[in-house]
Amino acid sequence: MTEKQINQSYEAAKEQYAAYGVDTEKAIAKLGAIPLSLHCWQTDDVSGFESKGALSGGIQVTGNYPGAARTIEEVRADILKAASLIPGSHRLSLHEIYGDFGGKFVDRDQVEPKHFQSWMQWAKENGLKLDFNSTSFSHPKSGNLTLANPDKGIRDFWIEHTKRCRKVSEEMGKYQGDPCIMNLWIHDGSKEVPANRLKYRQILEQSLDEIFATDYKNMKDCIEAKLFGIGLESYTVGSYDFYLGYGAKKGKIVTLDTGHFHLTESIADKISCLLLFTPEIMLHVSRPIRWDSDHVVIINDDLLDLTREIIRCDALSKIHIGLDYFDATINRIGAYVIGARSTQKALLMALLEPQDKLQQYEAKEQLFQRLALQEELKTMPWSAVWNYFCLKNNVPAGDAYIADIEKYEQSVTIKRK
Ligand code: RNT
Ligand code: ZN
Repeated sequence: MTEKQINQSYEAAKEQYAAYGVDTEKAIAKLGAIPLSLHCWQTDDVSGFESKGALSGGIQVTGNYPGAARTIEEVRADILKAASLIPGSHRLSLHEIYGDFGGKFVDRDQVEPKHFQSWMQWAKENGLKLDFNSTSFSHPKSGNLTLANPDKGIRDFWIEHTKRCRKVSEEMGKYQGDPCIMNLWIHDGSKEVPANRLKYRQILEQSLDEIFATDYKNMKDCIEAKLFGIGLESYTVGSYDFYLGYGAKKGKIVTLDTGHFHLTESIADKISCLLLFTPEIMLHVSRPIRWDSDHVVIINDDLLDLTREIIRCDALSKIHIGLDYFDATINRIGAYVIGARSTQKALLMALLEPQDKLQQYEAKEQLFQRLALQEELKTMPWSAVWNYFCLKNNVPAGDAYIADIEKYEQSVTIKRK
């Protein structure tokens, strides 16, 4: 596609949307202002730099495609490569195990802001803002229970870890002059139904109260629920009901990971509920296939429903959009870029919706007309607007990023053995 073709197609699309009262320029401006929080862990299969131990905590990465990043330099290079193919300015979400530990073993209850100093500098130099995650998986003390563990020694270890992660987040937020969003997800649960479900939830509530006792100004806390983890199928301490209740009561942000619910449950439908009762919303955009499989995000009905809901609720200022998937069966940077661009495309399609017209139909009970327009919108030339958006942001339009990633694979990632 030449620049001329992109411009011509855009002009035609612009007129078509204008006929429905939709301003494509406004949609593009809004899309350009939506940061995605890119998940650093797509580059190296959630390994990090603490130890070379196996991934645990009920999550799993499948595949062994060559070229995973092995060092902090490689992770950074891959993130910059991916970011160069994703239009707009974005954020980077780090897990605690990605600290710059300088080759030393730093246990989770010892982590300090200094371990993320080089990340902060690097992020600033590259125009990225940082978000953070405590890491309670892949550790000898993880077991099946961390913050909900009746063993005080183990529980206190994880409480200390999480408190320190909040401190790291606070320093990141201060450094970048923008709040760092810290996500807390723990896998705590059991394979069989426990003798007492309440017991562990009471312990988790107490642990959280202790962790959140300090107020910070430059970070925001999010709590992420889950349906189940592998090997922990019967009971999850931090279920959705648990965290929704906690978040609503204590004013904490609830993270909705789109892979963490029953497969027929609509995540889109939860947005307008949470907006009424919790301060903001954090999203982990993922794609579950039969379970929380963390497939690469693609444009599907679930994603479109979710992004439409964000826009229809006019909630962009209250919703943080993070990605959370990991695929090691294909080129990892390719996976990164597909998921990020597809999320942006879905947001664009939502921004191009003629909301006034749809609402007018609805108010007049013209329900055939409402459904017909929704169907027409599916085949409107949104991709012409997308390509123009890419052009304006100096990133490859259409499928041109494929060749770019192939080149990077040949010159960089294939050489990692
Ligand atoms: C796990 C959660 C969690 C993790 C990351 C690595 O099911 O989704 O968010 O994927 O923290
Ligand atoms: Zn998640």
